[in-house]
Amino acid sequence: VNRKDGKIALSHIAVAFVALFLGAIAGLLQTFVRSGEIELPAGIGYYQLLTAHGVLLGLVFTTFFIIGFLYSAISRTTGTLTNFSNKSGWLGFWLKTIGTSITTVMILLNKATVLYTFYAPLQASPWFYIGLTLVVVGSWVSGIGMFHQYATWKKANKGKASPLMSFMAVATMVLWLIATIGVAVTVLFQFIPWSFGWVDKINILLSRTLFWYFGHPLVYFWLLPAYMCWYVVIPKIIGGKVFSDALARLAFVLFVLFSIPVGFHHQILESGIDPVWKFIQIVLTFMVIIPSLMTAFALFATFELAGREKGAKGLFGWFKKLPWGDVRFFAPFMGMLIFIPAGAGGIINASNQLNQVVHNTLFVTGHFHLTVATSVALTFFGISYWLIPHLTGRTLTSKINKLGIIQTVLWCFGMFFMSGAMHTVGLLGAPRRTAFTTYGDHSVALSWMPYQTAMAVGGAILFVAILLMIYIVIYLAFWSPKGYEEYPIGEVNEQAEATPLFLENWKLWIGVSAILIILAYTVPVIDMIQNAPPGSPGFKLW
Ligand code: HAS
Repeated sequence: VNRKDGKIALSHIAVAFVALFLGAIAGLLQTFVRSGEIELPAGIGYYQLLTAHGVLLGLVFTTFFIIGFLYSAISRTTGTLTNFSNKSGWLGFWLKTIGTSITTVMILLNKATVLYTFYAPLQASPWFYIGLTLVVVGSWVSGIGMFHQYATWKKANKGKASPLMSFMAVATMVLWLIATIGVAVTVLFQFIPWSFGWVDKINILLSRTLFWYFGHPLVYFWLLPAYMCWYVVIPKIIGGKVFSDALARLAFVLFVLFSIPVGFHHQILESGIDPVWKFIQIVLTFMVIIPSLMTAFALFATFELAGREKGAKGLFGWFKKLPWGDVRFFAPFMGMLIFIPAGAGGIINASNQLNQVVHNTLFVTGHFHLTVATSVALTFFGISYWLIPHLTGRTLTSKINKLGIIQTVLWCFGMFFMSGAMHTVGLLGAPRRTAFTTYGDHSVALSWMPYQTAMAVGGAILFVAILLMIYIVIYLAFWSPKGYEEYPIGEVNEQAEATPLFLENWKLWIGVSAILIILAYTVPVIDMIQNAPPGSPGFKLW
């Protein structure tokens, strides 16, 4: 990656890891509060910590890391950024950073204790919503920069398929742009006027629906950059080839189509939405599982083909040929492995009857600590081991490689205890998002306590793992020996089918996506507006 472009990527990654550190402190403290081990000093509240944890890790760490990584991928595969794309990269960065700072300060001042989902009628200071708006607008500006770079490449290379990485980066940003329309509408037209007191009521059901219109594709915005690594980077690291360029592109297109009109699967238990519309969106939810199954297939095929090239025999001989000692492979691989139970948990959540059991329990918290906080986070760490030294002109040393393997193992151990306990105690009925309580020493609530202690133990191990990761990041950025670290990009297997060019027909895909969204949302949204319940004055926090 060109040095000038690399600075955009590096700045994003730096903010991401600062957010990871702060968010982790909040996470550690909250598991201790939840299990009754400590009481917070100085009037700090459990829900305040939970908001900081969710916003800093779920929104800030991910968004900054992703946009930094995507910028590096676009620059690496389509050449030095155009002036316009470079400027957009910086403008987007500053808008997001200013927005994040405002939002974080509001949370720390206890003026925005509304959790990362900021459901009405919980009401934060208007500045919290203004900060969020700046983050979203900043991400749009970054996205436009990437689209410009991609369009410039396409113009200069008429009739050719774009480099796979740049296609994937564009698909991820297209998904993000369509998804963030929902959160932008609710924040601009509902939350900001309501929190300033210009209107005294808010349509709660509509605001939650607009949030989940955004909230579900948000999880695929987290996942797709990890898939970029799994599809394109991992084949190179294991000495293999990308199984099929066309299959990878098709998987990304399916995410653009099916990840948005599915928000109701977070609202299955919400009254006020006709079950027919919930049913339709659940069917679409099962459609969005398909590209992940395709990904699993492609990964197994990649591993097997690479292993056989190296002389592996038998059904599972390829397993031994994988580079287990290379953290650039090992960390994302553990992410993939854990994505199997994590995805199964998602399918449980999405099943109507099972959702009645798990909704709003710690089972859901367990699910997303496996998906985003393990599959995605470990892959982002896996990327950092080569991306940071690549951008700073340094190398990944064998000492850091070993530390990285320890970091990954610690993470998996910590998550085994924490997420395992969350899944189990969730099935026993323990609610999510509740500060320490024994419900008047009720026997059922008391039976949850050992699991909550296991969560705290897991949380403590994870905190140590995060400290180790922060050390590794600082080392790679400032202390590692100078040199050249490869930006691994796999070549496509020569036996794969040629990529059909219609896969890059964005007008078609955005059009189909719009039709699906209109089908899934128009009638229920009109219903919500026409039959709006009286609304609520909200619970002010300041
Ligand atoms: Fe989810 C709730 C359904 C995937 C994140 N999810 C959440 C929340 C978050 C989240 C943050 O239907 C909580 C939101 C909140 O605060 O309330 N989720 C799904 C489904 C999938 C899914 C169907 N979720 C994700 C991903 C996330 C994520 C990905 C983050 C990155 N989720 C739900 C539902 C809820 C929900 C309901 C609401 C629950 C409620 O009631 O509140 C699917 O996309 C999952 C498909 C995945 C697979 C796995 C494929 C496996 C692969 C790995 C292959 C491994 C290899 C290596 C090759 C089918 C690709 C193995 C090698 C060997 C040698 C063995």
